[in-house]
Amino acid sequence: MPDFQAWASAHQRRFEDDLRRLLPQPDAAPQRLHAAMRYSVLDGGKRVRPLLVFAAGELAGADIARTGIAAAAVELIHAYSLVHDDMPCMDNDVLRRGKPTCHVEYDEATALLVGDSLQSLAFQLLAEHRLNDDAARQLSMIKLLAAASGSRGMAGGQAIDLDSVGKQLSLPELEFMHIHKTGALIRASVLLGAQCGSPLDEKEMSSLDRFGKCVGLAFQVVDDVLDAEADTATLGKTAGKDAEQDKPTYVTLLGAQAAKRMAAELHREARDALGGFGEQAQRLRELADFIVLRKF
Ligand code: GRG
Repeated sequence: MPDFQAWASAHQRRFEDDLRRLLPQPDAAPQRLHAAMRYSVLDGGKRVRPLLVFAAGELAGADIARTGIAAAAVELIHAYSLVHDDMPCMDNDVLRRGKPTCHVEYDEATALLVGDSLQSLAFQLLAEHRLNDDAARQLSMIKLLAAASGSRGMAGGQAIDLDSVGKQLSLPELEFMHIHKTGALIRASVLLGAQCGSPLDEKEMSSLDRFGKCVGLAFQVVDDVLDAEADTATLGKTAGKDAEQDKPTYVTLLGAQAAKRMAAELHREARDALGGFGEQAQRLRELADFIVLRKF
């Protein structure tokens, strides 16, 4: 088995080619919108969610052509959320993935349409390509991604986030917000990857669900710590924004040390959830390590 870094780099390279092919080509009209979509998706980001799709797909013996489509759909939803989140009506940021945000490079109306179009394309891909031999299962995958990104998932979490500025949240309220804003899409990535493969039994799916839930929340706890402790150049996005905008985070609520302990605890729980799997869950274990131990 190649080491994790080699595995991740090979998948990231292949995935970049998939995205270049699946996104509208830059010479197709309307060229400016298509250029802005490609600008917002290509050549950037850690691709954590796609890697989770690939790792869960490998666990379930899925064909990489199928997981590639599911991974693209998830990453397009993620990219849309970043483009909209950076807009002046939301987080109002100028730097993302080490370059000017979409509305700065293009304009606000274009950024809005980029997000809309990326979201539509995500669902078009899921509907257009064969992801599972069983059509009913494929339909349930589309439903899963819709639920994870909508008002009962990511968009709902974002609404709570915007509403929480300047407020003191309790730990359960903060957890609720982050399980939706960040966790839902990460959890869906794991489940979608697995659903591209041979059916797993109920216990196995529920273990993967628990894994996805833990790494989803751990991702956000670590994000809060990095926002407080890392610098803008390392993150490729503006550091220190949470404190500047008076946003409740795990760091403001618990302090940095306790937030790090919480991330370590979620890391342990995520690895425990995979206890019933053998070697075939190794990539998921390594991704949990990366999510918690990352420096950017
Ligand atoms: C606008 C509907 C809507 C939702 C926005 C995801 C999100 C919700 C906002 C992004 C703001 C933010 C900093 C969230 C915290 C965690 C997070 C999603 C960070 C960015 O994800 P990474 O680190 O980014 O995976 P890359 O660039 O590596 O893909």
